[in-house]
Amino acid sequence: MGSETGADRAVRVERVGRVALLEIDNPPVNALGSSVRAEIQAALRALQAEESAGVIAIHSAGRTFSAGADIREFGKPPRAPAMPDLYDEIEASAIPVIAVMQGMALGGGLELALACHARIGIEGLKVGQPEVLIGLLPGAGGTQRLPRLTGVPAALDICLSGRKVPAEEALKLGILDRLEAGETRAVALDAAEAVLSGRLATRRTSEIDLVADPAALEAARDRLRRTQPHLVSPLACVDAIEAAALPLAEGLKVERQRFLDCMDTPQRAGLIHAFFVERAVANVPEKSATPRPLSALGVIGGGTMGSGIATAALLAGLSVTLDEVSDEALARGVSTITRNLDGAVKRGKLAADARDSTLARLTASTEMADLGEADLIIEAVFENMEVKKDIFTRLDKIAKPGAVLASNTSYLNINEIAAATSRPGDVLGLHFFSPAHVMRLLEIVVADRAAPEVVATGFALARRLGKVGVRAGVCDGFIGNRILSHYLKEATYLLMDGASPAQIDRALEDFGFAMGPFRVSDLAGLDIGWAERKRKAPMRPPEERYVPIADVLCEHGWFGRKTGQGYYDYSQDPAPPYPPAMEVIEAERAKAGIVPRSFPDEEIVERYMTAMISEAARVVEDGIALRPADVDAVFLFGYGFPRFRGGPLHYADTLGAAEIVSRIERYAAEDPHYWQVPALLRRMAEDGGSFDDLNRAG
Ligand code: 3H9
Repeated sequence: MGSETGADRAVRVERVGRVALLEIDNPPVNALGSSVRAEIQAALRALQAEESAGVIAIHSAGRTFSAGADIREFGKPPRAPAMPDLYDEIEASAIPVIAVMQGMALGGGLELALACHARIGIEGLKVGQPEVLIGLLPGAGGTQRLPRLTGVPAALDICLSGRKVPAEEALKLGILDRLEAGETRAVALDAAEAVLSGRLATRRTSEIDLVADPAALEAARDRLRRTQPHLVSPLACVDAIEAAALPLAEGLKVERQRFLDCMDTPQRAGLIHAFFVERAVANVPEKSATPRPLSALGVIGGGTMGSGIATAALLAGLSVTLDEVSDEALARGVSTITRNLDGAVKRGKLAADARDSTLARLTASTEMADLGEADLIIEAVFENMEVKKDIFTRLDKIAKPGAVLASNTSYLNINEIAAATSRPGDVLGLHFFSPAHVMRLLEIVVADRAAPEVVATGFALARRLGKVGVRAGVCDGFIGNRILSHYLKEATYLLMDGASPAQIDRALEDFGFAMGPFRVSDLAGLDIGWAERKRKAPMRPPEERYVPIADVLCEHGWFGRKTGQGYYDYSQDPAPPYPPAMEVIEAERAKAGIVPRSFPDEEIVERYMTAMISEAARVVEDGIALRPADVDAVFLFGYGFPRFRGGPLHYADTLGAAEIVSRIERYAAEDPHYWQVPALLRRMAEDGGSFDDLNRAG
């Protein structure tokens, strides 16, 4: 048995003869913050000094080798030892150092291993350089050492995709020297002894010659300029990988400079905000309630939404009973699900040989009574309160006690739906986004009387489906669609006053949105918004400005993509503006006596974003969203908001509340009803507060 020191530290050294086992133990993910780095350095130096160790094996406690640098330390003053310096010291060590990895070795975690003299993976390991996903690039030697091991094309792929590379592939690529099964410490001890006995060779990665590949670098640059025109760090990463052709010390300098450049960008801050937001939204008042069991799901309605929800559940391993009113509708639903699963096979989300067994977990029925054994039933029929109430009244009689009854409504009042049952505590809104088996957002709408464990079950379902669950309060449109219906009005005001749909779309796509609002409306179907406006017409205040353009397009039967024409003409690819729709716009302007004016792209973005931020601030103020981060999550995961901008309220913080208030006051001169300063923004502008302060507070 060896001797152990420092049991209460993040780094422990255990001696077994000439082997020194160095264990990192910094839960939850062994992030390599400054104090951990200092401990690793001290331990290595002590071992070097005493000269009795013949090999050092770095391994770690917990499920994961290391998630890399401690992201929470970014933006704070750096503390020694810097990661690149520590790793150079490891590589230079006279005593061979090996890394034994389980779980994940990501970012600076993998770079630590790359600086070691041999790497052993334990089955199930995944390695990766995900820094570009948070606006950075590998900054501790990854761009220099990885291409020496794998060649330039594979290093480009790994660093630019940020993907998690399975151990078998890492072995083939030369990242790993060995892949073993077993418990980490035992594997580490075995491997270290193999080094001592000469059965496992060691070498310095920096001494491997790099095979230059200028064509691969240029191809990567070309692709990035086309596919990720907004992002800074992927191109910087290619520069750093190019520099791997230089001697290591020089290449590392280029890497360091590019890393620091990226660290300074708002994109880095936006992407890291997005990383934390995804996790922060799980912190809800009901988080300690025990979710109810969840294995059999019922879905009512086999349209696009219902089929998408059923597909998501099947892909997650649940069994699903799909209920429809007729055999024809049911057959359509089943065939959509089958198509979705085939698509999942094509996209590599489902193994081809698992497709049939996945589909076998689907039961199709025209008898609602067949949902009697489901743990959770989601209604996904069209948006009509009377129809939904009728379904819930019937479900109340059919569903087993304790079943969660959910509606996928995107606007309607869940309290009213819950009141149609004798068990309002079991009723929840689960608002999926189309296509439901792809989009990651799930709004979990909490009705007044929902039981905490029912809410917790909604979050458990989101996790099970790999979605980001966000808690929303009850109001028209919840978080996302309430904000959307407000800023879409501004898009139509811009249209009426002189901007074209194509200009508005392009300006917002240049800002980073996946698609501009008119292209999205065409995709969703203009009839959807039309029905919604008709529903809300009786509630519309007389002082509200109303733009009838979309209604007129619908009266012509131009519903967008599904009918072939909308704002754009889909008989051509790419779809150009649809001239008759442009004529409608001109005619409506003339009818209203509007002389069209021109808008610079910046003004379009400014007005659109200000409208979005205003309503988002009211949603936070009204308690519909728990925190600003929840609004950001909704837009990042459900509305194609540019991730590198962190979400609407993170973006608002980059502008500052005072700037937003002054914009609103300026626009209010034209339309004081639409442009009103939310009290929360006014307060923040006065006392210098930010949305991030609210995130931190709650
Ligand atoms: C880097 O390494 C730069 C270097 O190249 C150069 C430097 C000079 N730091 O995700 P989970 C927290 S950049 C701090 O829920 P999972 C996370 O917030 C880094 N905290 O678990 C959460 O906290 P809480 C490159 C981190 O099992 C908790 O750990 N590395 C870090 O679903 C559990 O996380 C990356 O980008 C971190 N690095 O997934 C990897 N990572 O409980 C980022 C996690 O308070 N991390 N936390 O909410 C991941 O991708 C996933 O966390 C991982 C585990 C796959 C590891």
